[in-house]
Formats: sequence, C-alpha cells, structure tokens
Amino acid sequence: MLPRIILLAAGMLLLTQLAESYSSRCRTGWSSYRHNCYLVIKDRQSWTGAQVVCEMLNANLATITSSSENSAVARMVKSAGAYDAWVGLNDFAKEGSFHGIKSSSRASYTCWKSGQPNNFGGNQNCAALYSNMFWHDDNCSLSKMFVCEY
Ligand SMILES: [Ca+2]
Ligand SMILES: [Ca+2]
Repeated sequence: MLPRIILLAAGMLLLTQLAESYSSRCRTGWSSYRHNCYLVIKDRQSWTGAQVVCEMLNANLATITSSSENSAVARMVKSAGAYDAWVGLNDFAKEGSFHGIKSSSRASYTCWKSGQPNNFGGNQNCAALYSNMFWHDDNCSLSKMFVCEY
C-alpha cells in the first residue's frame, strides 16, 4: 500500500512541476499567452528602432493574429500605462496593405479603430495598438512604447 501512495505522490509532484515549467516558460519579465511570450517595452522608440530592440532580445515586434491574442496584448499595453504601442504591422511594401514582420501577405486578422488605417498626411505606415485594443496607423518615426513577442 505504501509504495503505491509514494508513487502517487511522486506522480503528482511531477505533474505540478510540469505545470509550473509550462506556465513559466517565458524568460523572466515576459508574459505568456498561449504559445508566445510578450514584453511591453516602455523605452519609446520609432517603429524601426523598436523592431531593432526586439531583435536584440531575440524577438520581433508583436504580430497579433486573433481577437483573443489582441485582448491579451492590449491588457499588457494597458497595464504598462501606454496610450498606444507599436506592433509588428506595416504597409511599407504596398500602401494600405498591412502585413506582419515576417509575412509578405496581408494580415488576415485586424482590429482597426473605426476610420483607421487612414494614412493621415500620406505618411502613416506603421501600426500601433491602443490600450483599448483597437489599432491605428501612425507615422513610423514617432516614438512610442512597443510590444515585443517571441
Ligand atoms: Ca500607410
Ligand atoms: Ca492613422
């Protein structure tokens, strides 16, 4: 009887440890959501500068591909105290056709604020996520907080 109880206890301990390693698989300070890890960087950068910083952290500007991911990242942006934050969407290649950092095809999921993207002034080619979870295109040279993802 005793060995069985010990085995059971050992099994539960193993499960607990597995659960812990799963929930903390992101590097220290990064937040996990589903299969990815995110960090809102409060040091304001241009969109290009932001991507450089993310790359130095072995990450990229966040590419958001679902409404649940969008809500999760928006919560992170809000808790960082950001009004808005750069994410990894741009329309450099073709005006009005926004795609992610690593994709050449148009993003299938978007959450633009009503009236956006509007390419205001003919010079808004980078996307930022408001803490209320809607997106807008803005001038890429503006300095904003940003979200890295890996
Ligand atoms: Ca544009
Ligand atoms: Ca805009």
